[in-house]
Order: sequence, then structure tokens, then C-alpha cells
Amino acid sequence: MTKINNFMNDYKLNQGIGLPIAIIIIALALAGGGGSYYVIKRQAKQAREAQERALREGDAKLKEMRMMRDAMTKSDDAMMEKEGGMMVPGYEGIMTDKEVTHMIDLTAQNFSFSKSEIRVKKGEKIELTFEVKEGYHDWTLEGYNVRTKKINAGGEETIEFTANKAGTFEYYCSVGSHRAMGMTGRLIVE
Ligand SMILES: [Cu+2]
Repeated sequence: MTKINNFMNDYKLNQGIGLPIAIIIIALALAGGGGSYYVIKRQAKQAREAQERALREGDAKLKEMRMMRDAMTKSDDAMMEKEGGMMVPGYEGIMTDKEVTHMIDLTAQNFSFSKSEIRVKKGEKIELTFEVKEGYHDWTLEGYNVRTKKINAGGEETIEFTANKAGTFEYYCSVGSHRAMGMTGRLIVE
């Protein structure tokens, strides 16, 4: 506006030349301002469109993720149904019509096992993880012909067998006189 004021002052000084120039300046200022108004409006529109596009893409991604999740849930259900199995809360194993996997953790130290009695159901598949905390030991199960390797402290072994005979079976460590020293327990299959 100072420019225009200057021109107006000039106009007052040089009446006749100043007026047309002042009109041109005002027209240019309006055109320029109008131009930048449209630029701002266009930029705002582009920004809004970009935002809408991002939202649409986000929706599509979310939809895709939901579909994947649903498909996974369905396939898990279908698998369980096919295998005739179900997860039993609080039970350390997977139950199926055919077999039950019973997982057992057992540790050994000088000269005892962490469990002196283990109870399983007849027909269960036993998955026993034997871990040696101290010394050198094994886990031998009478009546089943099942035993781990002799293992040093820090080592472990997982053995699998099916408890297909009911009864009470003694287990022990076959290293040296460990059995006599109290490294025994019993497996009850009922
Ligand atoms: Cu032992």
C-alpha cells in the first residue's frame, strides 16, 4: 500500500501521468493477489486429496489385515477340526482323539530328581525333558526300556515314548551307585 500511496502522492504531484500508472499498479496487485489466492486454494485441495487418498489406502490395508487374520483363524480351526484335536487350558499338552502329548520337565542334581513321582494316563504320549543341573546322570525307566543318555551338568535331552502299559514303574539314575543314594522315583500310569 505504501507503493500505491507513493503513486497517489506522485499523482498529486504529477496529475495526468500518475493516474493511469496507479490504475495499472492496482490492477497488477489484484491480479497477483488473485493468482496467489488460487495457488493457495489449489495447494489446499491437493493436500486434502492426498490426505483422503492416504485414508483410503489405510482402510484398504486394514481391510487386508483383517481378511488375513480371519483366514488364519479359519485355517487354524479347520486344522484342529481335521485332526480332531483341541487345546485344553491348563493342561501341558495338545489333546487329540488319537493321542495326548504329555510334556514333563525333570531335572537332576546330586543325588535326586526334581520329581519323585510322575502320574500319566495310559495311552498318553510322553515327552520328557531331562535336564542335568549338577553332576553326571541319566534317567532310566524300568519296565519300558526307556532311558536317556548319561548327561553332564548343563546338558539336557528330550525323550518320547507312549505310556501304553498301566502300572507303577520305578525310574532311577544308572550312574555308579546313584540309585542306592536315592536317585529314584516312580512313574504311575493309570
Ligand atoms: Cu545320577
